[in-house]
Order: sequence, then structure tokens, then C-alpha cells
Amino acid sequence: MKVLFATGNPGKLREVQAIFAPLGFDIEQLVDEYPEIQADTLEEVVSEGLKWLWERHKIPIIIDDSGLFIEALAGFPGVYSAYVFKTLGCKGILKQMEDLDNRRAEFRCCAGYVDANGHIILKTGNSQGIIIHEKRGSGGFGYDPIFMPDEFSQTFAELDMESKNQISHRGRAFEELASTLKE
Ligand code: ITT
Repeated sequence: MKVLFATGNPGKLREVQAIFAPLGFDIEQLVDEYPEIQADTLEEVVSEGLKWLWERHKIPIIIDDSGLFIEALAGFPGVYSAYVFKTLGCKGILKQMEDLDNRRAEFRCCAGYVDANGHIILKTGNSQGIIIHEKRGSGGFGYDPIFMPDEFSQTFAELDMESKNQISHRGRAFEELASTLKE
């Protein structure tokens, strides 16, 4: 079954394609920038985005809204992760955290699907870990080089995609979505 994934992020696209491929779903990119509303939660952003996309296309579409929530920064950059990554990058986050001992952080992902009738399914996933003191690794994308998941001594950027998908916020959210769709 072919499903379109509305995203402009090639890193997300690769990861989601790898999760769905074994289940027989063929994920193709839909290049259509939906409005990301100003909201407190990823779920609101996804559900409004899906409604907007459904009005335009009326076909099955998936989207992903995700972010990095840093405990000592009261959840920042959170729902602003994309903007902060573009403006400050990993370097800016490391600078903000220079003198902080509490390095706890969580990646969260909301995976959403709308079917041809406008019915929406949302699944969430998260991954706990710490923000290290300097960038490490060249894989992945975004904040991967500064995030080390619990029980690992590598950052997301040092893990291969399959290993990252097994423990990541996106992997967990989309695994759940994929199994619901499979039913
Ligand atoms: P879309 O077109 O899908 O919206 P985006 O990159 O703008 O792509 P988001 O709005 O969901 O994505 O913003 C999430 C940001 O959080 C993203 O830009 C990354 O910088 C970061 N992020 C999300 N998941 C990540 C991951 O698995 N590894 C590293 N950084 C991640």
C-alpha cells in the first residue's frame, strides 16, 4: 500500500520508510508544506496539520511532528525545535547548557495518519537520554550528535539507522502506527 508522507525533512523520510518497508507499506514523500500552528503540544500541531492536508488532498497521508525537550531548560526547545535548530543549531543548545549539571532530555514524536475519509489516528513515542557536552557522530540529522539515549554510550548520530529506529521517539511512534494500520 502506498502512503504519502508530508515532510520536508529527508532524515525523517528515510527513518519512516525503513520502519514501514517490512510491513509492505511504500512511503513516498509529499512535498506540501502544511501550516504548523502555534500550539503547546505536538499532538495539536499534527492533528491540525492533518485536517488541513485532508481538505486539500482527500487521500491517506502521514505526518510527524517532533522535538527535543530539555529538562533544565523547562522543556525548551520543545515545540520550537525546528526553528531553534535552524537558528541556533546544536552549538546554540550546548552554549545554553554550558554550566548546567542536569543534562536530562527527551525526544518526543507524534506520528499522525489521516485516511481518505478524514479519519485521524495519532501515536506518540519518546526516548529519554542526556545532552552530552560536545557533538559526536555524523549519522542521523538535527540534534542527533548531542543526544545520547539512556543505556547507550553512543549518540543517535553514532548509531546506525536501524538501531536508532529501535529506541527512538520516531521509531516507537511509527511502529505503533504501522501495527494499527496493519490491523
Ligand atoms: P517537517 O517538514 O516534517 O515538519 P521539520 O524538520 O520541520 O520537518 P519538525 O517541525 O517536527 O520537523 O521539527 C522537529 C525538529 O526537531 C527537527 O527540525 C529536528 O531538528 C529535531 N528532531 C526531531 N526528530 C529528531 C531526531 O530523530 N533526531 C534529531 N533531531 C530531531
